[in-house]
Amino acid sequence: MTESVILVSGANGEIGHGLIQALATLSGTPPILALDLNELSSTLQPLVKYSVQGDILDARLLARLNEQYRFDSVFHLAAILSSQAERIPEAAHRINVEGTLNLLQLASEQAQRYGRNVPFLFPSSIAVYGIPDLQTKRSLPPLQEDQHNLPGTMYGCNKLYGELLGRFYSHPAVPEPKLDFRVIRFPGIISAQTEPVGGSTDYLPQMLHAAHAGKPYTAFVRADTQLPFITMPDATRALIRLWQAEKSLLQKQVYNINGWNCSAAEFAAKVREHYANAQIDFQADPLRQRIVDSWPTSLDDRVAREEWGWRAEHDLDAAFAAYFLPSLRGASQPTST
Ligand code: AKB
Repeated sequence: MTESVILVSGANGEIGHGLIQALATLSGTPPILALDLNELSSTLQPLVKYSVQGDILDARLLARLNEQYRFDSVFHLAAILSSQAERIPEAAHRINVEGTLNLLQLASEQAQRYGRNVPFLFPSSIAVYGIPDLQTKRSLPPLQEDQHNLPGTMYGCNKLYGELLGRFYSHPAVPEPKLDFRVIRFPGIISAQTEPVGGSTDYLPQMLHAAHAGKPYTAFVRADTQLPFITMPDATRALIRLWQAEKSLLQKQVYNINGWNCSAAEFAAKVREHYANAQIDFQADPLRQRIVDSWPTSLDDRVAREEWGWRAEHDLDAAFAAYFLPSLRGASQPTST
């Protein structure tokens, strides 16, 4: 019989690391099939049953996976992040939109083939918001899901359209079995295990990891830049909780979550409390500053709280005390993803 697996695309990325480690602690879940362009990291290899190196744009590869496996659920994490997407917009569109379409189609075919709705988890982003200027950004309350959905970046457009594509494949008018499409809009995520590459929220995790490594760090944004952030354990808890939520509890498909909000200077001060010799300065990169200035200071996550009991465990203080410091001080060097 065809084996049932959880497909994780973009498994080598930061969320992939956090999610696979978290899924591996659950009992009674199907084994993981990790899909990534690169060879799966040695940290993750013991945690997955199957590891496939390949491209989500490769139709032949996806057809083979469709024949060989039965997808219990799909976590589609593969993406080109915002700063990199701005530099190579057409390539980003191919991965972020065509790649997403391919996986949505694959999961829909699986739903038909095996006669069962297939949960499809899609990490979206604060990038789907587009705030016209800094003055407006500073005046706004935490944004709800349907406010300011006019992104100005390729990545933001890709993520917003990915949400719409998922809606299309899971629309009430589409007969079952079909996709059970669920989305979390993530703030910037900070992992103590891995370092991000290519995102516009990278300045806080990079600042933390540089301080821990005893290296100087120049942030690529102004010191007063404010965004929402969350820890990786909270991010993966949210994904798993939404995945496991009873369908009858969910009125929506797209949910904001929020951890804490702070400026780059506030985070730097916190880093210095724990790493007294940390050398941090700020030199705004115009492209990346423009991107983060168009993103909200804070997200309103009331709907996620009410419908599926979401609640971040870490605010800024708890993030340092209960996660960053214990993890960093108990570990070796972070992995770049
Ligand atoms: C990025 O900076 O591109 C990502 C995101 C906000 O989705 N971290």
